[in-house]
Amino acid sequence: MAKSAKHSVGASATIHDQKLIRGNGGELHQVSESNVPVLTTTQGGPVGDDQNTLKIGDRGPTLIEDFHFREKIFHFDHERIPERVVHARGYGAHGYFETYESLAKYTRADIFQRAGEKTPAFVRFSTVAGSEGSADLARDVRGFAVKLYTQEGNWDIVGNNIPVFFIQDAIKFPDIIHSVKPEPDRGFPQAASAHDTFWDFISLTPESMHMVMWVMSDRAIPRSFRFMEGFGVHTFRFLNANDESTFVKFHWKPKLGLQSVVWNEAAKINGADPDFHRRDLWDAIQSGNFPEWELQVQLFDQDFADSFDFDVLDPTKLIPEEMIEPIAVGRLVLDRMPENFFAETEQAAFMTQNVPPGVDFSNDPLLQGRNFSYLDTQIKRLGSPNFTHIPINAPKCPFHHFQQDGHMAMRNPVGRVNYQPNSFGEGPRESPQRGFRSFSDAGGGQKVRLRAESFADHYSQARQFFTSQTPPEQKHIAMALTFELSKVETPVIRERMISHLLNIDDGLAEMIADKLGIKELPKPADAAVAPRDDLKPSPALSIVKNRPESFAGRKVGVLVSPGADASFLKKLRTAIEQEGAAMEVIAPKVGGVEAADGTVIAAKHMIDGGPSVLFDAVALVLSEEGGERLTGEAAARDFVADAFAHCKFIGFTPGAAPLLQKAGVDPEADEGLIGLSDPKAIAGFIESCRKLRLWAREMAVKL
Ligand code: HDE
Repeated sequence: MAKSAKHSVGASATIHDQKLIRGNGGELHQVSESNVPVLTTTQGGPVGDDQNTLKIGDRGPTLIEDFHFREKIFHFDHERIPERVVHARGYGAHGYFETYESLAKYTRADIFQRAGEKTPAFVRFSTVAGSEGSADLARDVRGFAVKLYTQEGNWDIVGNNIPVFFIQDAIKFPDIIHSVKPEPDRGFPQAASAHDTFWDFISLTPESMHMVMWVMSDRAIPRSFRFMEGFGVHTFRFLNANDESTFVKFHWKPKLGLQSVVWNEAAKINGADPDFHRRDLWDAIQSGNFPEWELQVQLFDQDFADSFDFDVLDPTKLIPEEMIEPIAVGRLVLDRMPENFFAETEQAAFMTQNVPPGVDFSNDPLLQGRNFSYLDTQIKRLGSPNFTHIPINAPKCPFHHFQQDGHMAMRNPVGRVNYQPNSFGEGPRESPQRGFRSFSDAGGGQKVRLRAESFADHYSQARQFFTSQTPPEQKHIAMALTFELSKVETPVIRERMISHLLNIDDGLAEMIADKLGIKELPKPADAAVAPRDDLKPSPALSIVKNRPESFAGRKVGVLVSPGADASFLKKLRTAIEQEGAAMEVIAPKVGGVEAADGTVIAAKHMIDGGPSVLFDAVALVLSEEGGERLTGEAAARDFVADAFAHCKFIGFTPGAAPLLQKAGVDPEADEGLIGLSDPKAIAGFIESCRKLRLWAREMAVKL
C-alpha cells in the first residue's frame, strides 16, 4: 500500500518523474526520480501541481472538480479542535517518575511498590483564564497536570501551582470562570483578572479569600515552569493491600527551587517574548538540563483530620507543612519534548478520575464535581469516545475491554466475543484481587444541598498566608491588589474587597484603601466564623524563604559593545556555566561585535530583541567608547534601568559607567551593582547572583 509522502516537493517535480520503491517494511513509496517523496492527496493519489488551482484559462474561474484543492482547503478548515474551556494555553513534556522506596505500608498502587522503578510520564503546564494564544506571563494560577502511565493504567494528578482553590463546591465553577474570562459584552480583557466581573464575583464569595491572597502573590507570575511547585490540592486516600486508608495530599517540589518575577517585569516579558515559559522549557530540555521535581506526600489519619483546625475536605484550606511534614516518595524528570505539539500536548486528556488501585478520592465536593466534568470535556474537545486511542492518552500497560466502535475507532476487537460473561472462554474478566476497590465509606445521610459548617472559616488561613510572607512579598501582594482593583470601574466592588481585607490584615486593607483613594474605611465584612489570629506563620508558604542557594538553571544576559574584552567574557562564561547557569550575549547588532583583540564576539540577541527582563541577572561588558555610544540607545538605557528596577544583580566593567549614569543608576547605589574591573571580581558577582534578587532595593522605595 502506498504510504503518504512526508515532505512536499517543489513545483518542478511532476507526475512524470514518479516511480515506486519498496521501503524497509516492504511498503511501497512513491518517489520522484530525484528520490524526493511525491506529494499525495490524503487518499494517496500523487499530486501534479500544488501551486495553482485548476481553472478555465489562466484568468478564468476555478473548477469544482479540483479535488486536490478541495481536499487541501477542507482539511485546513478543520485543523482546530475546541481549545480547553479553562487551561487553554499550555505546554507539555515527556519524562519519567522514579519511585524512591516502597510505600506498600500505605498504598497497594503498583507504582509505589518497588524502589528505583521508573514510570513514563507526561506533564502539561498551563495558565487558566487566557485563550490558547495568550501570553505566558499573565497573572494567573498555573495548571500542573501530570499523567503517569503506570502498570495499572493511567494516573492523572491534575493539579495547580497553588495548593488551594477559589470555591468549595463544584457547582460554582462555571461562575468563577465566567467572571474571570473576557466580559461577554465586550470580549475583553484577555488573560487578566484585573476587571470588574472577576472582582465582583470574588467580593461576593468570601470562601475565595484565601486563594485570592495566593493569586495576588508572586506565585501567580512564576519565572518559569521549572521553578514552580505543584499541588494535587484535594485530600485523596491511599489504600493498602488490606484496604486500610491513609489520607494523602500531593506536592511537587522543584529541584531548582522557587522563583517568580515582578509584575512590571511580567508585563514587559509578555511583550518581549509571549512564549517565555514555553521557550524556557524547550531550551532547558533541548540542552539536556532536564527539569526535575520531587513528589512529596502529606500523610495523615482520621484522628488528625478530626483534630485539625479546618476540614480536610475543604479545598480552600491547606495543611501547613510544618504541621504534617511532607515525605519525599519519588522524583519526576522531564527529558523529552513532544515531536508534535498538537498530537501530544493539545490532544492530551487529563482526568481526575484516572486513579490506579490503591489511590482513592475523598469526599471533597470540588473533587467529586471534577470527577464528573473531565470526561465530558474530552468528548467535546476530542470529539469521540475513542479519545483513549490517541497515543498520548492510551495506557502503556496491557489493557482489555469490550468498548468498541464509534467515531475514529483505531483499535478494533477481533474475534466473535465482545461481551462477558460468555460461554466461549474468551476475553478478559474482572479481578476482585487486582482490580480497583473503592474505600468503603460509612458515610450516609439525608439528601441535602448544604455547605458543611466546618467549611465556614474563610479568613484565618488567608491571614496565615499573608503573615507567612517576607516584607517584599507582602509588598507585592499589596501592589497586585492595588493594581487589580484600580482597574475595577465600579466603586462598590472595590470597597467590598477592602471590607474583606479588613478581616485578613488591617495594614494591608488600609494601604490599599489609601492607594485607591477610599477616604472612609468600610466596616469589615460579616464573617460566618470570626477570623483567627493565632495560626502560626508557615515559612513553607513563602517563595523568598525557600529560595535555593544556587544560581543553577538561571540565565545571565551580557550586553557587549565593540572593543569589549573577549578574554574577560570567556572567563565570565566559564564561571556562569560552572554554576550550572547559562549566558546569552546581547550586542548592538545580532551579528556580534569585534572585540578589542580583533576576534568576533557572537551575539544571540540585538539590544531591542534581548531586553533585560528575559534574564535573571545582567552584566555590562563594554569598552570605553562602546559604553559611551550606547548611552544614545533607548533600548540599552532600558536594559540597565529595568534590571535595576527589577532588583537584579548587575555586573559592569568600567566602560559601562556612562550608560549606568544615563539610565539613572548610581553605580554605588547598593551591593547589587558589582564592579567587574578585574576578572577576580567574577566570583563575587556569581555569589551575589545566587541570591536571585536584591529585594532591599525595592524595600527602600515606600509605597
Ligand atoms: Fe480543572 N478543568 N476544573 N481544576 N483543570 C479542566 O478539563 C474543572 C480545578 C486543572 O493540562 C478541564 O481537559 C471543574 C481545580 C488543570 O489539560 C475541565 C472544576 C484544579 C487543567 C475542568 C475544576 C484544576 C484543568 C478543561 C471545579 C487544581 C488542565 C479542559 C470542580 C487542583 C489540564 C480539560 C490540562 C482542566 C473542570 C477545578 C486543575 C473543564 C468542573 C481545583 C491543571 O474539565
